[in-house]
Amino acid sequence: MAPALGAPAEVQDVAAEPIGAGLPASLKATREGQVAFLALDRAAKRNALDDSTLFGLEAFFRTIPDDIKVVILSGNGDHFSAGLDLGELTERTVAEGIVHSRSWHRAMEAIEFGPVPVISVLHGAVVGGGLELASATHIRVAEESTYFALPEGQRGIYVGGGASVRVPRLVGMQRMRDMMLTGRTYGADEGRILGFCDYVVPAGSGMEKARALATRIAANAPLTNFALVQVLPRIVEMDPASGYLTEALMAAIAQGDAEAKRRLEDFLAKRAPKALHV
Ligand code: 1HE
Repeated sequence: MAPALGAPAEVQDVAAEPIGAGLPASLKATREGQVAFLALDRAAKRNALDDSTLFGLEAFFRTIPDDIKVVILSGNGDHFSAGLDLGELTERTVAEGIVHSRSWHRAMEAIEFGPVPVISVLHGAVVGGGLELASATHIRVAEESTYFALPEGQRGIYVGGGASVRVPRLVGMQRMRDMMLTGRTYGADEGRILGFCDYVVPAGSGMEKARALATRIAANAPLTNFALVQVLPRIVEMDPASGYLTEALMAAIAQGDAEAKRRLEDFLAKRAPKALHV
């Protein structure tokens, strides 16, 4: 069944239940009400992303239950992710390398252009493919231990999971080039100023922050969230004239929806919260 885009969100306070039957052992998925939690669970290998984890990520994001409004992605252990599983790299031919990189692209696109906003909770190493994965999410919450790096240059390889496109959009091409040429890394605070992450929180409190953000996101009108995940990033890539036209179409679609009309009536009747600074 197609997701009910017009349905108002209800944020429920309910117990966790497992979801994602058939995922590999390196991924753990649960849901609490309208929020799904997906954790990388390969701490012994620093959540290095092997093929089975990558395919599991893609399968999870392609089969999110219709009533889920937000996904929170995290990593168990001391690091979010050490990137590509380097143990799987050595045997590939050039042709196999292209196919493999394209399989990363598919998985990352399933996240970035999936049905719902995805919040990543970062800590420790967010490096190489780990940064590519974080870059495909829509909001990044970094605990103070987080650091960002692209060690592909040191390994004698090149990024293959979409970093060439997504990382410059976050921090600029020159910063990415410097990171890969010199091995430069960035911590959480600097990373927030530069655009690697959106929030910095103390150690151990990333999940609490992500839950609070998820509650707010889940309470938005579904068409607003749809526009922010599916439409805004496309508009940014358009020529301005096409972008303005697409914006006008999306604006009219959103405001014509019953959910928007209800919220606007609530505001005019002084029943809605004000846009105060919080
Ligand atoms: C791994 C990987 C991995 C750890 N692939 N096995 N990514 C990198 O170049 C980063 C490589 N990893 C590291 O630099 C370090 O592991 C960390 C700084 C992340 C963490 O250090 P530490 O001291 O906590 O752990 P460790 O002792 O280095 O690693 C623990 C185990 O995880 C060890 O295995 P063990 O069997 O000897 O216990 C490591 O070999 C293993 N491990 N990272 C495979 N990445 C789509 S293109 C993307 C291209 C890239 O992502 S390239 C960047 C790869």
